[in-house]
Amino acid sequence: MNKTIISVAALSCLAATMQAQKKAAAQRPNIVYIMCDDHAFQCISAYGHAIGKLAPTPNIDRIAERGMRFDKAFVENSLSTPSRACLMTGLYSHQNGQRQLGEGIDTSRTFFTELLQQAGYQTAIIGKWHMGCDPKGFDYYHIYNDQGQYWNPQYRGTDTPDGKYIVEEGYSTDLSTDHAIDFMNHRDKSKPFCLMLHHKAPHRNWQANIKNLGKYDNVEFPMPETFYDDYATRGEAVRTQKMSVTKHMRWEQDFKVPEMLDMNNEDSKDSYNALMGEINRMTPAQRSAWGRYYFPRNRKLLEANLKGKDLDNWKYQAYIRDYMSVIASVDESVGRVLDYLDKNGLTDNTIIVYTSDQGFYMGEHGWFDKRYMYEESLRTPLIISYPGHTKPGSVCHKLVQNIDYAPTFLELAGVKKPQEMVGRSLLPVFDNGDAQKQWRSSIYYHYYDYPTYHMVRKHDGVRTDRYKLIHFYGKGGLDAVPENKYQGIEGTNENNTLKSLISIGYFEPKDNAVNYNELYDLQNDPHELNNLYGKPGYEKITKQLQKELDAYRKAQKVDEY
Ligand code: SGN
Ligand code: CA
Repeated sequence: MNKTIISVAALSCLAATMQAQKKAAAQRPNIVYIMCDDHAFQCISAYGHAIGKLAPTPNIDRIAERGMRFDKAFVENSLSTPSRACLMTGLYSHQNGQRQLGEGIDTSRTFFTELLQQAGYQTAIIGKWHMGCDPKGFDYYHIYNDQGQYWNPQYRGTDTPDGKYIVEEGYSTDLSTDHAIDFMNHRDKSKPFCLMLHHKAPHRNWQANIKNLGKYDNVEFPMPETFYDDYATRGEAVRTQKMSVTKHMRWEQDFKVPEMLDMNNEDSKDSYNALMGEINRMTPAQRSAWGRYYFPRNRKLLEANLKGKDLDNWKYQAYIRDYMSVIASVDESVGRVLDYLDKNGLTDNTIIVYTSDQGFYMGEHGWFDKRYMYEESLRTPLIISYPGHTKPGSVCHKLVQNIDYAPTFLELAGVKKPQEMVGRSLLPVFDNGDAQKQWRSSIYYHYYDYPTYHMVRKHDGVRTDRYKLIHFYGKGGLDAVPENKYQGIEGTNENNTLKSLISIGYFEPKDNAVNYNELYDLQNDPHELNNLYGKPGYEKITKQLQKELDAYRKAQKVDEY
């Protein structure tokens, strides 16, 4: 054989290998990860809850019809940036550094998207990133400023000059969806892609698109049976929160009744300014459409002069109606993404994940917001369709957690999970659902962000299939400030937030130090009204759960509890 023949043979062999590699790469699934901000599972019709039934989400339900609904999906720390840090690293909060809202993720940790990139994926994130650092491991990003805005939001990214924020005219959910579809249209078709679409919606203060204002005004949403929970069996950490729909939601900012402004009240002025900040962002056309809906509604409210339970119900309806009107746009967004995948022949080779950064209280225990380890905020919606793996219309009851996403996506990409990642790939669960034998029997939870908005005390705990043990701890009120990383440091965002909360009287009266446990039997008491800790007959289960909790603390090197 002469030299030329050998090199031609070698070249064609190399070409065949490359072709095979390309084919294998092409067969790895695309990943479409859609995450909302504060979307309660109660508000997705596929979950069968009363709210979802009255305000259906047909497009999100399409994912459930094709795939698997997870009924025991949890976060590790029910707050935005901590949850996003769990997602990116597959690590618990104390390991990835993002324990509190403004603390900052440890950027020396590997983000799963970096590994996907190395494995040949094209990666993108659009919408709410929220973390202090730049997105790491993304070919394309187009992200909001901090929490983002509903109207005419600011975005910056790989496609904005000098990485500066630019205002885009329109409604944020629609705009982010446009960018997501644009990314898919212009993607590198020789590579699999991972698209993360992170909406601002339905975060406080629930600003609906103009076309959806008043969408549910004729619907009367039933109040949850725990709306008037008196917290009788529990410790004091549950009484000192500021998350009550009737007491702590703000007239101006949350209920959008600027007519309630009281110039002698600092909290009212702050709330009015928050609302005005948003109204001033609107174009004249958006603003007048907004006023055309809210002003007559407010006039009617003020004339009615409601009191007691009638007023409570007005507040509850206003909250849920605005929230669900915001969800209408989210559902439309999901429909647009699914249609795009269908029309472009991508559905069969794409895993689609729909979830939220945490759960949310829709009036349960009288609350809005999240943070607590009680079910509605600990639990997050999770619906996954992965053709050929998730059985259409299936429901999974395994205990899964947001630290599991990174290992799952890495396994899909054929990448070995780094040893440090504590989360577990969900692939065996997709294939076998509840029949999967080798799975965890409990999850660990830890919340750290106190004292701040909503005044939820620090706590950690374990949840098994049936029971939950929670430990509340820490100094009370401003005494807890020195224990936090940035709050006491002049010039930081945490310190500025702290000062503004002090100025509106947020820390009065002062909380006490706490150090106690709660125990719930979720089978007999799904609403968690009956704290069993210390009750006769529960010694054995308490001991078991305490052992489990101690094991997590020790194995995962938790340094604060
Ligand atoms: C803001 C909200 C809080 C909310 C946090 C965290 N206040 O501070 O109600 O709990 O975000 O939300 S607001 O007056 O600014 O709306 S998170 O989803 O980012 O964790
Ligand atoms: Ca959130």
